[in-house]
Amino acid sequence: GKKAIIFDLDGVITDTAEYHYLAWKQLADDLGLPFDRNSNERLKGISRMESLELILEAGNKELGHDEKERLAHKKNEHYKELIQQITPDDLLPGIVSFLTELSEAGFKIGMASASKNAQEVVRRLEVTSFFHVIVDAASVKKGKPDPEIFLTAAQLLEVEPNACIGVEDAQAGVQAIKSANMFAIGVGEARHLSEADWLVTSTEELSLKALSEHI
Ligand code: G16
Ligand code: MG
Repeated sequence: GKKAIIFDLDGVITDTAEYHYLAWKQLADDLGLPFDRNSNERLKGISRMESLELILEAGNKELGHDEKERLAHKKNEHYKELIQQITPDDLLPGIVSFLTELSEAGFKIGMASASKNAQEVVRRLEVTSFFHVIVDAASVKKGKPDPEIFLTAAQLLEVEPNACIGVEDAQAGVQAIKSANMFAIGVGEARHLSEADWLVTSTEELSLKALSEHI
């Protein structure tokens, strides 16, 4: 049976996408580049530098390496200010009860997030104690859809990938879970997450009982 479950952060545990959006929007405005909530959808689950590159590309702007590093850093400083507002009220519906049920049932619980700020966000949400391991972008070479981040979490949890479940809201994330040979729970719409083994439209639908009917 399944022994471990590995959660994505943004879009699964909480919605940091709005804070990423506000920070990127400010940067894009400063540079005079077009950016809106719709463009922000494409940035979900992908790294900070890849996000910047998509924004520059959409505005037909080319910059050197150092300038891109400076802008990515500037966006992150603003983002870090914004996430200081995060409280446990920002947990997505049903998440605390699902984590509680999983932990009482003896599941090992991990996190695999593309965000280098994952530890800080989890701390502000006051759910750190649920997680046996948090793997973020700083400790892996390849981003999602590569399976590395999920495989690293499984290894640290000392559970074989085929006994692990991954939970993701991004297409690249579900692809990463499937490439890691894990059971994939998708949170969102079927048109993006068709590869998921079990698809829910909201985190509210997540429960141990519902899960047991799918694995
Ligand atoms: C999150 C967000 C992405 C963001 C990435 C990197 O991924 O969904 O939009 O670009 O983290 O964040 P940071 O700039 O804080 O390192 P995830 O994997 O938690 O969904
Ligand atoms: Mg996500």
